[in-house]
Parts: sequence; structure tokens; C-alpha cells
Amino acid sequence: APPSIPPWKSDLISLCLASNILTFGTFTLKSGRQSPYFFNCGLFSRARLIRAISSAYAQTLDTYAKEHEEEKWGFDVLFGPAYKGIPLAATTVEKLAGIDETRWGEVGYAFNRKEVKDHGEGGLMVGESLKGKRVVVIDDVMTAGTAIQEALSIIQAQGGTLVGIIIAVNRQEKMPSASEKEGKGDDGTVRGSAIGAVRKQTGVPVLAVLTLGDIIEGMRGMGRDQEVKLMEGYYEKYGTED
Ligand code: OMP
Repeated sequence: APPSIPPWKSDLISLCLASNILTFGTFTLKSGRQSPYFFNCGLFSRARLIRAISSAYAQTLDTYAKEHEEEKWGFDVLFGPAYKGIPLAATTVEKLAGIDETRWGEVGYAFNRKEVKDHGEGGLMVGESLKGKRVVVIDDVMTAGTAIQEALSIIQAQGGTLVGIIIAVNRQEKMPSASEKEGKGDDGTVRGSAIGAVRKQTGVPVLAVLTLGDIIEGMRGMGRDQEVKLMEGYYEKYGTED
């Protein structure tokens, strides 16, 4: 069968493998789940890597905006939660201006401080004000959807209107069960996806550059059968289509 993912996605996956951004082993996730794979966005720290991921984020946002022209979907500020969201927000808006300056030339970026500054310009926020603005959050990886909650409350407190969320990787996982949260393992109950819960909670689109499905597909195309099997096994246990 022909691969169902576009070449730019398999190229990005190859780059992530070559730079150990995507690695295999035994990882304990924030949710407590044990994963055979891990995606580390902190390692997009070299010129050609940050260029690749910021281009992919920008392309994903631009494509979504163009596909939702009728609803006039767009945004004024890209908010990158500290710390990992900061370079992502800055480099992605720069790439957006490069794609279509008429559409994106006035878009801003903003980020929060982890410690509130009590001198100089002061405050919690740096960059564009969120007040009265349409805001998109840019983040790295979504598993259970807990990391994104802090960003949502900051936007609310700053008087912004959330209109979208973009992440590099949607791990396509089910919500953790109550027993998992207590560290007692999955109780086998049927639950929806973490991303679906965030969509429902916020009412906004959650865009992803890559999904676990894309990664599996891309690596299958590279003949990396061993790792594909590990990811499929994990998907069997914790995955959802969403
Ligand atoms: P949730 O808060 O469960 O959605 O997990 C998202 C966070 O987990 C990310 O912001 C990362 O800090 C971390 N993470 C990764 O960076 N890469 C992964 O492959 C998996 C996780 C994770 O712990 O789930």
C-alpha cells in the first residue's frame, strides 16, 4: 500500500530519529504510563532542527486557516508557555510571516514568566498582550492533556480568547483512569481520548503536526519494524483513534 502520510512528514520523522528527538526505550510519562517511545521537543535546539519544526507548525496553522476561511478562523497571538513553548512561539510566527506576510505579518507572540518579575517592566507576561486578542497556544506533546491546563488558565486570566491549540505530537492516548492516577494501573474502563476531552472542554481545534499514527506509518515506510511493533503494542493498550 502507498504510504498515507506526505513526504514532509516522513522527512520530519527521519530528522527526529536522527537527532534523538524521537527515542525508544522505557520511559515513565507524566501520566505514570510506561512508554516504549518518547518525543523530546527540547532537543530541537540546532538551527536546522528548529527550522524544521517551526516550519511544520507554521505550515499546519496556515493550512488550517486556509481550510477554514469561511469561518474566518485566524488568531492574533501565538502563546508559548514557559519554558519549552518560548522558542517554538517565536520561531513559528517568524515562519508564518515567511509563508504569507499579508495574512500573518501582524501576528504576535507571547510567553509567561515562571517567576513574576517585581521590578522593571514587571509582570507575568512577555511579548504581545493577550487582552481582547484571539490566542492560539503552541505546545510540544499532548498525552493526558494536563500540561495544557496551566496555559489555558493564563490566557483566561490575561483576558485573551482561546481559538486553537497546536502541538508537535498527539500521542493519541486515552484519558488516564482513576486507578491509573492513584498509581494502580489501568482498570480497563472505556474512556475517551485526552485530546477529545480538551476539545470538548475548550470548544477549539487541537491541531497536531504529527500523530502517533503518522509516526507508525512513517517508520513502517522506513522498515523500522521492531520499533513499529513496540508503538503498536502501546497503542493497543492506551491508544485511541483521536
Ligand atoms: P500531558 O500533560 O499528560 O498531556 O503530557 C504532556 C507533557 O509530557 C509534555 O509537555 C512533556 O513535558 C511530556 N512528554 C514529552 O515531552 N514527550 C512524550 O513523548 C511524552 C511526554 C509525557 O510525559 O507524556
